[in-house]
Amino acid sequence: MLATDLEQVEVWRALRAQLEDASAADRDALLAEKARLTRRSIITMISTAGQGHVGGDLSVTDILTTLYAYTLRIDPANPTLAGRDRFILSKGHCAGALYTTLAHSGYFEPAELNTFMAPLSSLNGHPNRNKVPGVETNTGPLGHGLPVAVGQAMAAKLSKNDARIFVVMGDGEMQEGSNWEALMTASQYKLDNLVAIVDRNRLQQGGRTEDTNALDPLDERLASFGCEVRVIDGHSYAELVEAFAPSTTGKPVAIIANTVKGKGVSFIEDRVEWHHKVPSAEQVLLALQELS
Ligand SMILES: Cc1ncc(C[n+]2csc(CCOP(=O)(O)OP(=O)(O)O)c2C)c(N)n1
Ligand SMILES: [Mg+2]
Repeated sequence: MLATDLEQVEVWRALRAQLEDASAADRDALLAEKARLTRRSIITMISTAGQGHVGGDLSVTDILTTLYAYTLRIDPANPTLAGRDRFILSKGHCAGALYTTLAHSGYFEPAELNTFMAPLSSLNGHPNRNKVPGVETNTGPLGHGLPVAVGQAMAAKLSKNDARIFVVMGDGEMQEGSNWEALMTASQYKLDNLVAIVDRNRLQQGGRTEDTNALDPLDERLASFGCEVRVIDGHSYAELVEAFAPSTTGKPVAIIANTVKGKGVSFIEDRVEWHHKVPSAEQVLLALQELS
């Protein structure tokens, strides 16, 4: 198991404190800066590993940054804290974005990111809860994270703790029927402590979602399955912060976060071939320049 990085935990705590007192504009600027560093780290990590899912990592970065820096009630120095909020990255192929966010929050040393996908590294292509502190459940096969999150939300209710359970699915992932079964259960048991976020970048592995197995009208579909639906810009910190507020209706919250796959790097943005393409040395320099 990787060890806590206490220095990074202090950096995380200082940012948390700063964010608590910040005006909305300052908060958004602080989150933008954190996300910029995370995106740079993702590019470097994937380039070093020669593998990874750069498009989906970059589309989910602002969601992860807002959750870990601002919203989640967690303590990176104590990853198994009783009553903590839970986060599950159901689109487990974007492990790179999760590892980077966890390392930059102090769950383990950022230097470990250089081992991403190397033999014997804990940082495998998909997150493993037995290897990486902060990972709440193993994911990778699409369609499993939300059902587990529903179980965790039920468990929190049964234990009478007020933990909230956040889960991110890819939009292509919503084609898996298990998600819709899970939503039926979440709605039946009034799991208003569940926040199901769809990273709506409109691309899946081999094409656009709407050309493959169309999801729209996704908002109406989620509402008809009993969710309180919030549709936001998934790169707006102000909208993310507001959307992560507790349910007001007693229903599970479903957030459609409209995002751009590859967000932040012009030649990667909204291009299907960048689902898991690896940037060349020249492209890495260009990407880091755009993220400087
Ligand atoms: C059950 C299952 N089928 C296929 C795959 C292979 N796979 C990995 S990522 C992916 C596309 C996912 O698209 P989306 O959910 O939209 O993710 P994003 O666009 O955020 O990368 C597929 C088909 C998988 N991981 N699990
Ligand atoms: Mg997608």
